[in-house]
Amino acid sequence: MRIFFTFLVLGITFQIVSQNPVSDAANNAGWILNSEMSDEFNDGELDKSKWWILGENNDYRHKWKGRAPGQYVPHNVKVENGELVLMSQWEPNYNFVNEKHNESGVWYGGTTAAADNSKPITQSCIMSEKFFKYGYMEIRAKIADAPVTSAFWTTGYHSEIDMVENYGKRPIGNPRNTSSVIERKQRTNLISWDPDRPSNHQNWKVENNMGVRLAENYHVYGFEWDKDYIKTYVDGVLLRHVTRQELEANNQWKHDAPQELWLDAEVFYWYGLPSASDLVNPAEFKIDYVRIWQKEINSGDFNALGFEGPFHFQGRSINWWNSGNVKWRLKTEKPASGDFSLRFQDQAPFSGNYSTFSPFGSLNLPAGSNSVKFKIWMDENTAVDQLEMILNKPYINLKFDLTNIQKGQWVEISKTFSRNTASSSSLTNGDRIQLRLRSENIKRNQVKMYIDDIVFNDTTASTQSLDTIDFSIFPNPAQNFFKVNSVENGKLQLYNLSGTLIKTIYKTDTLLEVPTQNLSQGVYMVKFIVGNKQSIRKLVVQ
Ligand SMILES: [Ca+2]
Ligand SMILES: [Ca+2]
Repeated sequence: MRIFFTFLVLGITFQIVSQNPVSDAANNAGWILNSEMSDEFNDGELDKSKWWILGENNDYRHKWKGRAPGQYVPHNVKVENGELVLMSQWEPNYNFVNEKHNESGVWYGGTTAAADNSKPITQSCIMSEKFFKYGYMEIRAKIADAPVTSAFWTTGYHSEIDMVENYGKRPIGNPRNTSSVIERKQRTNLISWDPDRPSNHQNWKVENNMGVRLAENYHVYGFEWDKDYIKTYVDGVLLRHVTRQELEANNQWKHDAPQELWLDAEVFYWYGLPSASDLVNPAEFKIDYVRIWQKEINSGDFNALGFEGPFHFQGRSINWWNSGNVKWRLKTEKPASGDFSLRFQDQAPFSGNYSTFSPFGSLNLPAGSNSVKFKIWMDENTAVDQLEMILNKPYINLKFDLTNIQKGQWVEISKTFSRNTASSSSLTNGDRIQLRLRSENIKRNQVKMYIDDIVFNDTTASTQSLDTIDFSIFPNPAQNFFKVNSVENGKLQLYNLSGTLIKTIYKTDTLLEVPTQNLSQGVYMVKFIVGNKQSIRKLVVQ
């Protein structure tokens, strides 16, 4: 009885410790742990459903390879003794990638002069597979006691949050004559990558002298990213509190898009690069845990057709893309739904074409007839008479006449089209959406318009009028499988909520069982087609 009681008390104690932020031990704020993004690193190996290692299988997913001469390499990532360990090493025999870092002009493993392996520094980085928006992020970690950074940071659309970016130790001999304070500093940066930022833009960069060498011990680093403010903590003590208003006054708030997590080690050559003797033993950034709490869990996939990106697609975090001088931007100013819409805003002179692109392979439409609709909002002072939506493979250019669009309000426009083949799924040149505005179609000297909610092959609108087949789906929500019951047989099509066809199944018996292992969690529309009749049901996969 007594043993049981002790166990129970320990159990409760453990729960309180593990479930609440160190900065809010009583959880007065009502934080909910986002278990899909949090990790205790207690399982002996890295959980690949949560994290990916930059450079594993030579794949950097078009992110970056580290701050040259340091290069992220997968063998420097390990999980042991309940910790994630990110190493930096001196490895003269490592075959560095033959590239220059485009910002500094430094070769990986070398110098600005050559890829000569004279600075053979290998480092490490992991990133989260998922995104989230707003919350409290906490790590318990011991930063590397070496001339490298130990960092916990995030990136999202045009934005970066460096919650922890601490430098462990000055190099032997201190070649850059750096003050010892650097080893005691807790640094936080809010970075804007907005291509429209002015050339004199200053990012929010703050440092606190913590009075102790941070590499000597474990500390708990906390960071609260709220829609209205930012707070930073070390060991549960509030260090900084800055409001969105204060940041917006200096154009420093760019942090409303979902973010993904980074944990890494880099070299900062401006503090002096490590030499072989600095890295006789591997430098180790040790992370006991990463915990992400939110007021409302939102770590799911984001809808590219509603411009709520970045979104997770084929193992990549990707967004709509355009060159920085082409003024298509995701903005929170005027969403038709969600938080974001796509804005085009620019002034004369106009020349050439202005295009933005969804990723290759992101469009998956069947052969034959299809439909598309989207919402558009055009400013009173804008006169654009045509917008093109080009679908890449197979190629078709859908021209939308905008001459009679009502201005100053959201308007829905639509088109039906037909293509001979289904979408190509190639990730290098497959089907995608290009929105193109030609300067010859711009009739005034300024343009401001928004687009949101692109929907292909809308199945929801026709639910009532076409609901003519008696069928049922159960269990719903479904976990490992769902069953479809109907005396009629025919074709079942699963669409996601953006109208993309995900799967086609032929039903030949009264009761059909469909496994869900290849379906991601979420809401689907199931269309059942028998001859010229069809019905639609909503299905939730958990
Ligand atoms: Ca741990
Ligand atoms: Ca939206």
